[in-house]
Amino acid sequence: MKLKIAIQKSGRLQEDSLRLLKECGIDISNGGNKLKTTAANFPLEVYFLRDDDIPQYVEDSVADAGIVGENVVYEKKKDVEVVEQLGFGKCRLSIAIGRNEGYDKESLRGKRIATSYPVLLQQYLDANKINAEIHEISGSVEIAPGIGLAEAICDLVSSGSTLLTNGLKEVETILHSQAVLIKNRQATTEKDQLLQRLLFRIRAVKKAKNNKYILLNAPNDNLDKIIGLLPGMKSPTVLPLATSGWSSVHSVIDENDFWQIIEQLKEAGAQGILVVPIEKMII
Ligand code: PRT
Ligand code: ZN
Repeated sequence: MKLKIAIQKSGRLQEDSLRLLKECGIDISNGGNKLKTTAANFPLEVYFLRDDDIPQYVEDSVADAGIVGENVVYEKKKDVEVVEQLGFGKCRLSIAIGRNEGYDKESLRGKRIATSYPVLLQQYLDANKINAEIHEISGSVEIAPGIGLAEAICDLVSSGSTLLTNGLKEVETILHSQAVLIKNRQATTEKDQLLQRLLFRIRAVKKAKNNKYILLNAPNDNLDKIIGLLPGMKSPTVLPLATSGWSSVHSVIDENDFWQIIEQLKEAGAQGILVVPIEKMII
């Protein structure tokens, strides 16, 4: 028995989805244009599909799990369970208007808003008691105001450069999105166990990405202070250096605290600081 997982066939999420599986130690050769492939060293079958179709396939048990943007999951309103945020494919669903127009929420009333996300937009408008006309289009939403199709748009934004080049500005963010792992709600126990095995690996990879392994030389006089700056998984490892009066200290630090801690460590007399990536982290 194999766990069937659906990922995007081509597009923005495909590369990161394949990379994640690879980092989980799962060996799959994409096989070019294939619809599906089987992993060599894990009971996994990978289906390559359009992202829009993935929630439906997972709801219908054609696939047991899938990797897709939250924006698609919530727009499609399929009955699937979101299991884990995966940290890539980050974007936001935002309303934008002409760069030179004044704005307050009231000004959206009665406007035509072009979007490929009618469900999410309608939810937002209802929640804010705004009566506006939704114009559903399937692509190139950002050109709608320029050709007189709408006065505003609601579309995905990541860098913001598409809005900028089309003379638009972002005025409301209605959803923050990233790629997520979804699963079928009626999965059998056996399928669920496989999914848990996969999830265990995904979490170890994610955890490792957020942390760094740090090694440094510390003068023994300041050892307590330096150790105090390094929480570590349990506590830092301390080994004597060949040079007397010095120790080598090893620990794990959060990527986000990184620069601040490094500065404090230097102030405390730490030398030869090495920070190295961690491949997997199981705690
Ligand atoms: O063929 P298929 O249907 O599978 O792919 P698709 O064309 O529908 O989707 P694709 O590959 O474009 O995007 C897949 C997923 O990536 C989306 O559902 C989001 O979850 C995520 N994602 C992340 C994005 C973006 N960032 C993004 N910037 N999807 C689309 N965009 C588009 C946006 O629509 C706009 O046209 O990029 C443009 C804006 O980008 P910036 O950087 O100029 O702001
Ligand atoms: Zn799509």
